[in-house]
Amino acid sequence: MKTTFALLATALTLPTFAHAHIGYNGRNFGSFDAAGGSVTLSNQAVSGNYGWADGLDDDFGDSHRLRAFRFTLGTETTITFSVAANPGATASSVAGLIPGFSIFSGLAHVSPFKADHDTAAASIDYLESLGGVAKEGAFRALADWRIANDDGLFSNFTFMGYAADTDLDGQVSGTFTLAAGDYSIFVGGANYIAQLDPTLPSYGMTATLTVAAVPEPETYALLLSGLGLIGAAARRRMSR
Ligand SMILES: [Ca+2]
Ligand SMILES: [Ca+2]
Repeated sequence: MKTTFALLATALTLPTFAHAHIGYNGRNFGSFDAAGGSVTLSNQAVSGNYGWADGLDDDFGDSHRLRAFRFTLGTETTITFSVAANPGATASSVAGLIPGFSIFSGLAHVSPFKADHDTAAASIDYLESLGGVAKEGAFRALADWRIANDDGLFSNFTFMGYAADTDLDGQVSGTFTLAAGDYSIFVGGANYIAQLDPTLPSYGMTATLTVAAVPEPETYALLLSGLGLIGAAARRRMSR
């Protein structure tokens, strides 16, 4: 089984050597406090139109077919994440992305650690330990998953939610309430049968993260005192 998986993994990975392992370079939305904010990254692309959908099945998916974004929340709040197909995103990008994405609590290893990838020895050993069908990679679209780097260190992703472009208009958006912490969003194509296309075009996309502002405690205090004044006025009227 080990040999079978290794061969399969090698066959799947060889044409994709130009693609980096999991990383967030140019895809870090940053940290948000109670003031909230909105950041748009319009220069992104993903190779192939199926990476997200491929993580829906029993053999999981190759994380190289998705792009990882990250952000940090300083407080519990509501976020909205949107992805839209954008043929002009890069010099080589094309139109037609059918986007899907999943949000996870947790981050992949970043420098100075080695990057996580599906064919790290520890990743392969872990995936084989799960049994069942041989896995195409470590990515799972609707469940917790984990992946290691070449030093055998694991990153763990806890599933928070997802959205997929079910009406096929090239746009998808989702709103989620999240606790303070670090998050990763994996974006990829939602067209499952596109994996039959071996050419892996670079599908351009624009991604926007909007973080809702959270009222500060002083604001609540003002609001409550305001209500108190209204209540007192109403009581005065009642007693007349
Ligand atoms: Ca799969
Ligand atoms: Ca849509």
